[in-house]
Amino acid sequence: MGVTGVAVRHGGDRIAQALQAHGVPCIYTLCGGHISPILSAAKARGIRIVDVRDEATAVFAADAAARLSGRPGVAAVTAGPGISNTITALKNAQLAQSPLVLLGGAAPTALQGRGALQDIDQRPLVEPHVKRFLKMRRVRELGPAVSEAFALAQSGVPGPVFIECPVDLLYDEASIRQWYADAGGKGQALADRALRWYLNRHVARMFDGSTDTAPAAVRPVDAPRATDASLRAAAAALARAAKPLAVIGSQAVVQAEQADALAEAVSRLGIPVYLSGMARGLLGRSHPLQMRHQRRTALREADCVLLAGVPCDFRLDYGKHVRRSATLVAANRSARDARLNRRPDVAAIGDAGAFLQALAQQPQARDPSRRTGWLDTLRARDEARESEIDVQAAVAGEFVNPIALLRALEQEAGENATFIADGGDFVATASYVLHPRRPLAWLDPGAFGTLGVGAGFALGAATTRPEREVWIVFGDGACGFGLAEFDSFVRHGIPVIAVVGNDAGWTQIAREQVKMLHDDVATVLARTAYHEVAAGFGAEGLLVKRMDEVAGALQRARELARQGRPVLVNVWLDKTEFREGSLSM
Ligand SMILES: Cc1ncc(C[n+]2csc(CCOP(=O)(O)OP(=O)(O)O)c2C)c(N)n1
Ligand SMILES: [Mg+2]
Repeated sequence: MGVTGVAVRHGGDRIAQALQAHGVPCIYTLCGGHISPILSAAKARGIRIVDVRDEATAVFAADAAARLSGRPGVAAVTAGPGISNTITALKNAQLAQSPLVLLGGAAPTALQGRGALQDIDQRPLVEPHVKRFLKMRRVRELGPAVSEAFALAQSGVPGPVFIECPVDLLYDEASIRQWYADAGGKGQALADRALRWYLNRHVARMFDGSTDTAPAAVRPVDAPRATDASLRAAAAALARAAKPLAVIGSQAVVQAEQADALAEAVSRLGIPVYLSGMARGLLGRSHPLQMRHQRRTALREADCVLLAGVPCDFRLDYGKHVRRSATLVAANRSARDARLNRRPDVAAIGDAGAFLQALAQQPQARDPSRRTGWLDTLRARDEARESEIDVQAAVAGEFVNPIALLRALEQEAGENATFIADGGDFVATASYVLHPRRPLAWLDPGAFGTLGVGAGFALGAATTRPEREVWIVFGDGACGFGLAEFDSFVRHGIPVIAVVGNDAGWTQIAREQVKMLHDDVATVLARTAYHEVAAGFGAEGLLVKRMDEVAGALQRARELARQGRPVLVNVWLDKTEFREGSLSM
């Protein structure tokens, strides 16, 4: 009997039973004959099945669900093209260190490599992008594989894990035995009899030990902890510092349930801080310690820099943003990331969020009294930049000023809003103008920087945190990747609000390309009626061309979403110079 007293029916149900034991609320999927038993059994066990229009969406959704819940998200896709369609989303999750479990179909065990439908060697395709490729050969392995995948996905540096589930392991034993018997035919030649003998033995092996249907065990996963020595060294470095600065990134909030405690700890530390990725919003809408602008200048001035879950990659100019003479403390689950491009003075290898919490317990680490001058300098600079942005927001043009639009969105969005960023210039501007209201209220792709995360992330967010408003901030280019998911939003009653910054182009690329090569080739789009596309899928579509229509449209969008309707607001933007000088590579 299963965990809820329901008898385990077949291999697909073993997986469903294990998912249920792990408290999985939702599977994101696009169907295929290879995985039908998993979906049907999961549905029967009360797991919500959210079916989408592209497998990438399913994996992006599982990624978002993981980031917001702190537990692996689950997607299921069919063999061959179902799996190959997920590669970008899998890679994105891997680089974002997001724990998810991908269940992939596969050709029947006896037919692999023999030209079956959609049969390709899936391991070399998937293995580079996951922590582990678990290949199933026996029915009895299915439940334990789910337990293993969940533990692996969350342990150490989190990431995706793949379970390959051949279709003949998923159906009930009687049907599969019959199927193999039919395949064996009735011929009496030696070769026919040998084939039957081989297939019989094969089936016996597949089902060997499958009478044991005990539910899969849930393995506890402890967050890795940095050493006490690194903690003391970091505390001492902070105590000595006159101009300490912290940069806190996504990895610090992988233990989602710890986010509020972490926010409290960061407040107590009293160090000025920049938040990036999933850590944005950690300190709420505005906090005296949080800076948003001029990070590079601040990093050059700081005499002690604490990087919590942030590698010295392109975002810190490979470590060059941090002054040579500064004491560098790197807290990271990954020893490689902690040392990337620059050796820290203190490498605290372990969960960055837990490290910050432990650091805040060290009395010598927090002594804000000496540092008010430093804090005031940073604050003043931050405010000066805000005033500049005010000036840029006030520039009137033919259509809508993007900064003014985002300021209006900042006003209109509810206190429980989650923002999802998918695009180039427009969302980069949004990352300065929008203030995520709370921990885990901002989602962007992460280091892989792929366009096209928006619809999937929104699905994951809306199904994981249904009580919150979900706003997708889309570039017009980016919105094209997942536009068909308005169909999924409508069918599943998922009321997301998409705001499309329509500048009729792939502007982040055009900006550099035109300057360097005097050619806008392939960067030009039209003022496409994306709102009508959404309406065609049965959602609400609003068009905004003038600034004086913005507030009303955003308000209307929010009302419609409250009534359960997905909405797309297509806003015609003016070009601005806001992003001039920023890189697009
Ligand atoms: C999958 C993928 N393809 C291409 C790119 C390169 N790229 C980065 S930003 C950008 C332009 C995005 O255009 P849009 O979404 O309209 O935003 P805008 O810059 O116009 O505000 C492109 C094409 C990418 N990051 N990801
Ligand atoms: Mg654009």
